[in-house]
Formats: sequence, structure tokens, C-alpha cells
Amino acid sequence: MTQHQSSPQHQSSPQHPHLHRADPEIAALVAAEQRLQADTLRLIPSENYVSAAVLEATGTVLQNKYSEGYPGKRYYEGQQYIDQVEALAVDRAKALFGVDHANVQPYSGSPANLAVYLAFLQPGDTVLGMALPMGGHLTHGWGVSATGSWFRGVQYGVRATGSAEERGRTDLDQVRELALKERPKVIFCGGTAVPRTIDFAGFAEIAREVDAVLVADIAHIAGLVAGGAHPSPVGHADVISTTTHKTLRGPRGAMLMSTEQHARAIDRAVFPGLQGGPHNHTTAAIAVALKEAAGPEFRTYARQVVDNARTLGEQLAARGFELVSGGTDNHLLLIDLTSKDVPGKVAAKALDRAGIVVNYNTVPYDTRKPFDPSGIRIGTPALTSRGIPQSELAAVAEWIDRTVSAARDGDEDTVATVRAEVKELMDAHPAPGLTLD
Ligand code: DSN
Repeated sequence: MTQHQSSPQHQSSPQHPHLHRADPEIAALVAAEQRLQADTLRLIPSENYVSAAVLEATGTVLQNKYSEGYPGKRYYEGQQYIDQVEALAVDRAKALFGVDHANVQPYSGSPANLAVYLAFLQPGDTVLGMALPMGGHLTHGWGVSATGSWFRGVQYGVRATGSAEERGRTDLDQVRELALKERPKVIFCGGTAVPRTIDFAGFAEIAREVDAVLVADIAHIAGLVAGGAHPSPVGHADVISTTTHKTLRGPRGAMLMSTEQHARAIDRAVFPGLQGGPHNHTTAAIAVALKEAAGPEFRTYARQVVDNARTLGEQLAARGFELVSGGTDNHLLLIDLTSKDVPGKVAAKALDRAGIVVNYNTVPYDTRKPFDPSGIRIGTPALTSRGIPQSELAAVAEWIDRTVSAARDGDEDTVATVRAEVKELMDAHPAPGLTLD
């Protein structure tokens, strides 16, 4: 058994003494996960480290309370403080993103997007979104999702031809063509593997042409938008959907924001349309994260995330890695490993053994299957939260290169060596929110 796989039963959890006494099995697993998050280089672009303050807020007594409804109009009594918590979260979201309206109750990104369907579509209506294998999200009308089976999902992709920079970028000509032909009621822009700036103005023009509601799903880039490191969809999109736990560095949750015109439809869709009581402990943690994101340090963080991704991309390209679209404008890199002769899943698993956590991912026009695709997806939000200096990113690229080659050659000694080197760098840059014994 490697150190990586060490049995959680051997670890103690003095940080959570009550949990440790009541349920040592779960306490040990939590402690082991904490150790894993501390020791590994987490490059999954949708993950991050929350602050200790956000973490504390998620573990408060607010989770004991039911509060169906909205501040000032609830279906349960005893809302003296809960109303204030939710109102603070809403006000902070409105101020940070500069929107007319914010709903902080969606349980996560998928329910938030489902609420959009409930607000604007009837079953069978047409929605236009980016195809999942091209970088979109399941809930943008992909077939296996309720959004693609209860609604009529029409999907756009990215350019297949052109220069290395042109390939892999959203093709707005195709979006317009599809929109004019299919007349969707809703158009989604944004996605989960989009390394380039989203042209919100371009999407808005198309949406206006066909009288569709434009929804900007900024789950991945919300922190970059808040920190001024990616253009804002405000003024272009009718509705903005986001999770709160990715670049925004909040708890696992979501928000829907909109113009005043759509505020009532959004609120009614979230509650009572789709959900029951909001998760008040999450709402409190969202409020804390929004306060953190409004500070000057967060702007520095957001810009550093992008600078780090660009540097890491350049370092990887210099080592022969093929980056979809030729690079990145944001926090994310999508890497096609075909030229390295290593399938994405094999590479991701070797990297995991080396203490570098990524996910395998389809690349546009992938000839392999989604569960065994050609690529990996990596990102810099968590690494930047640890304050790992940009000067270390050449070493990170070198570790990725050595490990991918080792995966191809079956060289587990190199994997173990990289793991030790990764641990040394992680020890030098402790993650926020993790206080280890
Ligand atoms: N699972 C998220 C991601 O990793 O991008 C999207 O829902």
C-alpha cells in the first residue's frame, strides 16, 4: 500500500473532536481527505480551497433551520436572523456583479440551470447550448440530461479547422446559423472546458435576433468576472447562472442573477417551482465568500489565476503538449494527449499517483469515448489559492511531462519521484482552510 492509499483508520482527527468521538470511521476519512488535499497539487479547474471563514460558515447551526420562501415572505416562523443572512448574501451578489437581481438559493449548478428551463421553457421547447464533448455542460441541452430529453436540445460546437489558435474556439457563425434555423427560446453560453474568453456581446446579438433569452453560465469563471480578469456578461445576458465553489472560492452552491425583467420568473422557478427550503448554512458561506471576493486581494487573485494558467500553458506547449485552441485566456487548459500517445484516463491516473490531481476529458472531435477520452483538463484556481509562485510553474509542467511519459513507459519509479517532489512544494505552500496537526 502506498502512502497515497494509506488507511484512514490510522489517522486521528483532533480538529473535529465531537465527530471523532461519535463516528471515528467518518472522522478518519475526513482527516485523510484533508491530508490528501494538503499534500497534492490540485489542478482540477472546477475545484478550489475555501477560506477557513467560509468553511466555518458551512458548519454552523443555520443548517438546523427551514425557511421556505424568501426574506420577508416565508412559510415558517423564526426567520429573524435567517432573513438577514439571505438578504446580506443577495445584496453582496448584486453589488459584486452589478446585477439587478440575485437568487442565492439554488442547491448547485445543475438545479440552477434547471430553474432556468422552468422559468422560460415548456417541455419540448428548443434550447441552444454548447455540446458537452465540445466543452459545454450536461444541463445545456445534452441528450442524457433531463434538459436534453424533456426539452429539444440543439447543440453548437467549436471550429474544427483553421490555425492552431482558431481550432477549438466557439464558432459564432455556427451559433447564429443554428439559432436562425432552430429558433430556440433559450440560448446558453459558457461551459466546463472552454479555455477562451466568452464573447457575451456576440451571443447577445444572436439572442436578440431570434428573440431568445440569453443565459450566461459563468460557473467556471465567476471568480474571474468578479475579480475583473474576464469580461462580465452583465448588460449582455438576461440571466447569469453560476456555481459558487469554483473560481469564486465559496461553498458548494449556486446563484442565479438577472435583469429586473426576469427577477420574478427566476425566483418562482427556484421556489416553489423546483426546490424546497434553502440551505441556510450554505447561504451564509456564500455571503462570506462574496465579501471576500469584493476585497482588493481577490482582484489580485483572479488576475494571478489567469497569469498562472497562461504560464503553465506556455511551459506545457514548450514540452510538446497540444493545447486545444492553442492556449488559454482564463483559468483552464484543455490538453489533447494524442500526440503523446497516452490516453487521457491513463495519464490522469498516473498523475494522481504522482500527487497531481486532474481529470480526463474529451477534446473537441474526440475519436475516443467520453469514459476513455483523448485529453486531460487542468486549471490553476486551487494552485493560486495556495500562493504557489509563477516561477514554480516550469517545474509543474516538467512533472506533468515526466509523469505522462512515465505512464506511457510504465515507469512507476518516476511517478514516485515526482510525488515526493510535489509534496515538498505543497509543504512549502500550505492551503487556505486546512490546518493540519
Ligand atoms: N463538474 C463541473 C466541472 O468540473 O466543470 C461542472 O459541473
